[in-house]
Amino acid sequence: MNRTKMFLLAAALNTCTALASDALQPGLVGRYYQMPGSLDDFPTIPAEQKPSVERVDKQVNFASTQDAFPETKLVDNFYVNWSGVIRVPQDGNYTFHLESDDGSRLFIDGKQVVDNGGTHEMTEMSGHAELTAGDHEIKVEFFEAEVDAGCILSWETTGKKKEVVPATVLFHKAAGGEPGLLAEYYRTEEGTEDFPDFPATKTPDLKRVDKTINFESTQDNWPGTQFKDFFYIRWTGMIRVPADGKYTLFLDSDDGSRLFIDGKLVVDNGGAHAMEEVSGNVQLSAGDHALKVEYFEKDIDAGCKFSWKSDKLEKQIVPADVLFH
Ligand SMILES: [Ca+2]
Ligand SMILES: [Ca+2]
Ligand SMILES: [Ca+2]
Ligand SMILES: [Ca+2]
Repeated sequence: MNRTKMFLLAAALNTCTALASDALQPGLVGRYYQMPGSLDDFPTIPAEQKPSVERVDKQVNFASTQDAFPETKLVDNFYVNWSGVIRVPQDGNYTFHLESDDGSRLFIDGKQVVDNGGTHEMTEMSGHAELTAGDHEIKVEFFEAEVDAGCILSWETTGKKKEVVPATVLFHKAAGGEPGLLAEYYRTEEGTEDFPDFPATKTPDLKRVDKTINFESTQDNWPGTQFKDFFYIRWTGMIRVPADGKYTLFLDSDDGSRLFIDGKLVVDNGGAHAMEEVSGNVQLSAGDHALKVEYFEKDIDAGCKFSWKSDKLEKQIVPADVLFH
């Protein structure tokens, strides 16, 4: 394949990516709120109040527990709002069930379908909805007063027995941008052993989207490129933080790398060196934050890996589903 054809193919793939990301992403958006006082009904959340946790839940399928609600620190007096789209496979009369401790309720296309309000033990209530095949807006609200907490959304219809509403039919609109980080690659002058000081207007030698920053050290070309020695990469975009908290961010690189969040330097792993990991700590609120990672390769081996951990996350490569541009 010649260069022009390669370029056209790359352009076509980029277009596909853009179209696909306008489509829906799997899972419902779950917004979790710790309430200040004791809770015995659905609260009214002021529009400006930020959730304690905002994340994507593949299903609403939380068995009753007296511990913290799964992967949160929320134990008592909290409220959850799940929203998104439910993809109905065929026209029909659907029965929805909400089993919860304490109260819960379900809305489809803005209309209440199940009312399971009030404070109570794990109790199931049901409701019916005549639905056409295709996508419908869905919202589930849930609140926990104290002691046990759980919430499970199921459905059934003619020819389909009762089941937890599966992950394959639940979606949400991506809130911010296209998946992956914008990656701009530049050749640097032979002998360069620091971050180059390019003007912001300088056109990169290669521009693409990298889903993650997870490049093992190699003496060959940088994956998917013809860059081997003396180059520089700038990744920019957003990192979607799942919950308020203290995060440790790691850059493991050969040669130098550094990382900025909301314009502030958090990890400084500069200088010419072999594969070496440096970390930095930062307090982050749930939601999107501006991210910039810079990297340069002098010569011989080249690699760069971006990981994170928090009190709720094992150390891991920062996953593709929290990186956008
Ligand atoms: Ca509880
Ligand atoms: Ca309870
Ligand atoms: Ca090299
Ligand atoms: Ca090197």
